Amino acid sequence: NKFKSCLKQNVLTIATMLGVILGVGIGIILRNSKGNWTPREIMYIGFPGQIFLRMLKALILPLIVSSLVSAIASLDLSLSGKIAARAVAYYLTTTFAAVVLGMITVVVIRPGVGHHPKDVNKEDKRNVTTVDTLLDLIRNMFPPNMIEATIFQTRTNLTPPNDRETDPYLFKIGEPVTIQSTNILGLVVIAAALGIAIAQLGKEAEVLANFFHNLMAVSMKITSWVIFLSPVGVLFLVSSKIMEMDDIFTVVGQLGWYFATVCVGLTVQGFVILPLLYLLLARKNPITFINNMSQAIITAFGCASSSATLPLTIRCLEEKNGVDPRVARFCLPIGSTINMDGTALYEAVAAIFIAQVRNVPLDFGSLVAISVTATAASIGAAGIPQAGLVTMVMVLDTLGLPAEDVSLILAVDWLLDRFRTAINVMGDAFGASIVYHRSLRELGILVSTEASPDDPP
Ligand code: DAS
Repeated sequence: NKFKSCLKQNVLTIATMLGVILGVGIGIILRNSKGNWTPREIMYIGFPGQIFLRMLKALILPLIVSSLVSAIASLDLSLSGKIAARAVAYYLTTTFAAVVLGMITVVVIRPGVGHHPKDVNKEDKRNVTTVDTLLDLIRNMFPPNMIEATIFQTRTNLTPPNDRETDPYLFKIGEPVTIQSTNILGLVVIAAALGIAIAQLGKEAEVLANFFHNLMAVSMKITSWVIFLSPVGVLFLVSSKIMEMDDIFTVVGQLGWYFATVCVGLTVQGFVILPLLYLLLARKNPITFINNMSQAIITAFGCASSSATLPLTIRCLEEKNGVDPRVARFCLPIGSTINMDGTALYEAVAAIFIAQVRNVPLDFGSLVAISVTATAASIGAAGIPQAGLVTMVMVLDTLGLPAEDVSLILAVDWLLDRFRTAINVMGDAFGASIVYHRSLRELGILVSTEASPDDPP
């Protein structure tokens, strides 16, 4: 089944690639056929792509809540609390480190800078102050209820990329825009609380646990249908984006730099930061470890799904790296859902890249908002193909950037998805092994150097 799902995923990838190529071709032909397309005409042409995006957005609530709750609810709390605490501490630390690394990389390389619209009205800068952002974030972590958790008002003053005619469908230059956006942070906090409560109640909440397991299976099935439409969605989104770009070559160049930025960040995370952490905390050779995990890492790249790779990840970790099954089967299933270093890094890079392309200045408050939102978005993303794209839409929403801008990065997402999934799996495996080596005492495993009291003198 796994091979079949990998094969299907790769056929879909080729179809999506063709969708991108066709979209660029059709966009260029339409763009050259008539000089001045009005924004409304462009919107009509991109309409099917909008529907595709809205399908993705509709999946946010069921997919995030069900994958998070069912992962956390399946926690085996009988294992010592210390082991669970070590696992969660590792997940949050490495995910946040990945986000910070992504932000440093995209601010240093600046892939989206260098193509700025003319006559941007300088005083129309976003006036997001640091304190407001922080207070806003904390307030939204604890929304009054689940529905409110999925929507809260964000006031932002977005300067559109160029002086397109003022049109009711577009942001008006300089006027504050009140949009509804997804409160990913509130969603994650509520889902985590639900999961922990179910895990603690055990048998008492078994019906609810099964409900969320089934809801996750249903949400993943629907997501696979929507992702199956991505070749068509991409075709219309890319062609309408090409038509409205004022300088294609610069944007294509920026896309190349964006791709390189994400890859640089993922490489540093996967082959420098995580191995160093492993060397320090597990005191083992990271190169041997990665080599033993290679089959799982390559499979993750091939099928772009941490969940589909999970059985192989568990087998490589236990049989080749000698990690105790009690830890491997505790850490990996939840890690494949809430510990996604690759996705977290990608969300931070993509959000700041789009803000750079749109020339939306980001102050410290905005960077704080991005770092927390990208971390939450990666925790909420399920381990299925292009789940990071679904949560990407939310990160843009939270920043007050139009979700349609995800079409800017769609063209290369099918490939970046593979790279970030491979790093996600690496992060999960390193994490489980570090937790194992730091929990030998709790597991009652004597290390050869420690003599037991009844050993002969
Ligand atoms: N494909 C997801 C995974 O399986 C990652 C992502 O979409 O960002 O980890």
